[in-house]
Amino acid sequence: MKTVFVLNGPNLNLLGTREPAVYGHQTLADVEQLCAQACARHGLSLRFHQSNHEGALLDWIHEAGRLHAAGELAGVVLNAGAYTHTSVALLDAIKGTGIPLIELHISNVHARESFRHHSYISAAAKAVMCGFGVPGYALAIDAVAQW
Ligand code: CA2
Repeated sequence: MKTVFVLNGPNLNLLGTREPAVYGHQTLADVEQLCAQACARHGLSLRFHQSNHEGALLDWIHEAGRLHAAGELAGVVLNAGAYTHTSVALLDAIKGTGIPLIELHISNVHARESFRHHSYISAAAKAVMCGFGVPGYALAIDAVAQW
């Protein structure tokens, strides 16, 4: 059984508590449940994580890279939060590991402030999704299952 990593960056632990107009009412625990259901449908194993620390996200990407090298990774879904717009380190990690990765955003970042229009990650991502809300996580896993 192959593994999907779903990684969430800074402040996504606050989902469902503030800014419902932008991010909806569902919590991160709801997102994890949605991902678990999607993985179960596809016979995939789920690793679901959130951290407010860039280094923790890097460590999980490196771990996914080791699974990829062993032929045991289905793919990675990464919502890097605000690190999307700042982190060359995440770009380097994705490039360096060669992992198949979907960059995901709950909101449509292109309809928001201009500083959210640029992503360091997109250049190394296999696909980019934004604006589907929380259901986007399940759509991303559906896509990974077809790779
Ligand atoms: O739309 C997305 O998923 C984002 O990755 C979310 C990030 C933002 O910096 C990106 O530009 C787009 C922010 C995550 C913060 O999430 C919160 C959720 C509820 C309340 C406060 C923050």
